[in-house]
Amino acid sequence: PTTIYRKDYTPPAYLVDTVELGFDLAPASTVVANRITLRRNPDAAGSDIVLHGEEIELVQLRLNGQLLGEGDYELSAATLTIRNAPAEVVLEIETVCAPVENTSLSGLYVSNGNFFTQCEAEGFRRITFFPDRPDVMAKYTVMLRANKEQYPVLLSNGNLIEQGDLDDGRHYAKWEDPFKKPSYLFALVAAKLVCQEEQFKLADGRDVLLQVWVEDGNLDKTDYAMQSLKNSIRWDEERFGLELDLDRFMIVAVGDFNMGAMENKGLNIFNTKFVLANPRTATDIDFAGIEAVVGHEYFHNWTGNRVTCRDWFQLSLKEGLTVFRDQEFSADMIGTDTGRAVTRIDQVRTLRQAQFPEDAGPMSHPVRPDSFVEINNFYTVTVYEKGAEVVRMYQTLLGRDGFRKGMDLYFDRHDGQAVACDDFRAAMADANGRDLTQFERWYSQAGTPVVTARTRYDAVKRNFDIILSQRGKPGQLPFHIPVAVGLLGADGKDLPLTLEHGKHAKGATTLVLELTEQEQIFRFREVDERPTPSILRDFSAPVILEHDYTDDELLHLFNHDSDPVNRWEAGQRLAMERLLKLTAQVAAHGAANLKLDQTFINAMRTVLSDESLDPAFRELALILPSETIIAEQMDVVDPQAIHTARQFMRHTIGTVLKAELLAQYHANQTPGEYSPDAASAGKRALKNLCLSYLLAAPEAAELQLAQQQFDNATNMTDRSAALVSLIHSGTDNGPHLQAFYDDFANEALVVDKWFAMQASAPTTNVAAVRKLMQHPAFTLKNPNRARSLIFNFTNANPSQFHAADGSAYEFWAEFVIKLDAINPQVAARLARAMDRWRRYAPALQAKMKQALEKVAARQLSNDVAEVITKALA
Ligand code: HT7
Ligand code: ZN
Repeated sequence: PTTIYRKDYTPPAYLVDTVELGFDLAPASTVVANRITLRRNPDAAGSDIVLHGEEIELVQLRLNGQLLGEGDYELSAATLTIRNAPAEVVLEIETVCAPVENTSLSGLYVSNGNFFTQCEAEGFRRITFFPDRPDVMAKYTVMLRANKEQYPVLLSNGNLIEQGDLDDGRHYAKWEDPFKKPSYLFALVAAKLVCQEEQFKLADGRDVLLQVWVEDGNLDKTDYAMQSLKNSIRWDEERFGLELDLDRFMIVAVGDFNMGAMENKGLNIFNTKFVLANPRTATDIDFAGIEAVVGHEYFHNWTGNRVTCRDWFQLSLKEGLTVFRDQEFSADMIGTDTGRAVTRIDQVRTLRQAQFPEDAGPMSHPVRPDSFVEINNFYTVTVYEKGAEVVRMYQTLLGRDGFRKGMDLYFDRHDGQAVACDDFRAAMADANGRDLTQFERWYSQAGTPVVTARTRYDAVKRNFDIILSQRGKPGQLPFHIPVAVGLLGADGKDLPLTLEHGKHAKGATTLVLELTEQEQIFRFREVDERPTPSILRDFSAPVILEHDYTDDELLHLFNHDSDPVNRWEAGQRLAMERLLKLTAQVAAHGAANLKLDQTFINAMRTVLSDESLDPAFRELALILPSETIIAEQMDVVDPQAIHTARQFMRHTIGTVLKAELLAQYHANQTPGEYSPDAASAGKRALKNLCLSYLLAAPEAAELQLAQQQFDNATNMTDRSAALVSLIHSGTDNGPHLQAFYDDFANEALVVDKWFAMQASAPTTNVAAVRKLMQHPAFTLKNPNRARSLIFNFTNANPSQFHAADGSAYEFWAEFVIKLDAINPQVAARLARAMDRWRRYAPALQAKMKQALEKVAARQLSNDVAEVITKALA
């Protein structure tokens, strides 16, 4: 496999102005006629036209009307090159592809008998020959022809300009996209579908047509997606002054999809998981996911489509920014300060659960990578979630208004262009008159910086100093880090802050310190008592904060910090300290004689029962750090000891706080009609967390409670939570599982849940997973299904995945290889389950290495080869 480097970027020798595509759609053999007008790029050298093409058969090629013979061009497995071409060229290219054989789900493929496309990142080249790179932007006209009965709906980007019937029971539709776009935003759908549609008035008074297309029988699950789309349109108008630029905006749901959704211009294609929901089939988390992903794809219309990426190294330009926008959207939709904080805590959890480990492992890369073998491997939590953190830091440094000014300038300068992360940074800097040169290091330096805080108090001078220092990976230069800080008095209230040499509003209680050097001292004056510092409020930068907090300080913050994120964080630190000690004790002496101190239990009791606190916040405060996050804190990971220690803590909380848990379980019921709003969802989350604690130490009464909830639940959140608690309690749940399956056998997304909850249960070993694979509903070909069983086992069931005999590693190797033959993108994601293999005890390490080597010895896709090679390097 070849490595591609960012430094080697050169502009394309030819630009494309127009693309006319004609499709004669048939599953086994689709004919694609492609007429493109090209002209030499004045900003580039050379006169060779390089077109990409993969897995397609060239039938005919004409240049300016002349049929070309084999000697007139060079055809390789991946490119078609025409050397010394004229300055202006019309190419007419006819190719054939076989959508029904396309199991990779990239390019044109068939799902449940319908045609769909997925072109990002490099799928367009599997449809036709084309300069398939994002800096080639052109206007598209698309003619679709297909059998009318089988494919009554024919969709593509932009506006429908013509449709009608053809001979032989076929029909056609012609679509025109008025905007220039890169090829990765092309899409078509030819299918038997139905839609929910609505006219919607934009802020400027224009009426637009909104449609959500699904398979027949699913129209009762489209309301939330439609509502989320309308909310997204309104939000982007209000928050960023950005309007929908088309007359029609379509969302189409497909059951076979590699990722969450795709922002094709005017024709978003979605994994069904992020469209279909009603109370019976979808959980609160599913509803929230739909809102976020509908928003995300819609927001791409400006951040990604109108202004796109120059090359794939700049992917975070659109993804980090759009994740930030969808995060802000979801927070604004809740509309309360605690709601906002709860979404922020969720973001921090994702970073710690997935991004920090990625950045500390073999696939670590900067937000703007320097090289890749396969771009599909770089749709990562680093590019997306850390990228969103980088964008958030602009807002933290510049303020909301300053950030908006930067966005406005970015669109003024770059609408219709393909640009780079540096252009975004320049817009932010120039619009605010700020020097953001050093900020560039967030794009170029990988890894999670560690910020260490020391403090000193001078009671005589009434000064309080916070000494911040930072360290990145060896050889890295200091980052520009915004560190939001507050100081708590003994009464738990925020002290008004006076920062020496700082310009800030009088009476401010949170200030953003800018750490730009390796070490800096920040002096607060007029501090009348030794305060408890609350550092990195709202998680103001994606760093690891080290500070020697005492238990008392943490308890003080946990009980009083006005910043909910740091309040939660204090609880996590208290829990982590204990979890690490317990884990060490289990490893050294076994599970006997473990103890959990009363101080910690009391802290949990207080937050659990404090009804002045939002239930959603209480739920988060009571969840212990995950086994993965605990593992990240250890030099040598012992998954069994971690699991035992964490289970012990859960068991102890479940036993000692039984009365309080029961009280909150009953106090947080949500009777009446189901609504996925944040307040109701928060109550259900707390109630179901209480249930899961109660079932960590189950007696007959608790089991009965869960069974009752399972039997009487009127929504999927409560039903699945009851079932998960029962399964995880280790009691025999055959009948419940069967009842659940029987009720939902025809709901693919619920069957996914059924597999997932079993795969992640600590009682499910690899033999049980293999048995589940024999279930008639299991298939490797559908990514959602494969993920539900296999990924949930390898990624969410650490104590079984790391079974001492290495049997689960053999399973992993077997299915990486099997999946690679079907769908390399999905296989490569599975391959990453082994990323952190070097951190395990030698016996496990040896077995993991063996499994990696077994995979490495095979003929692999570039996708999997890159992941495995980096893991073994
Ligand atoms: N921009 C979209 C990326 C995407 C994708 C990438 C590789 C292979 C398949 C894919 N499906 C969608 C999704 C997004 O960030 O909005
Ligand atoms: Zn995106």
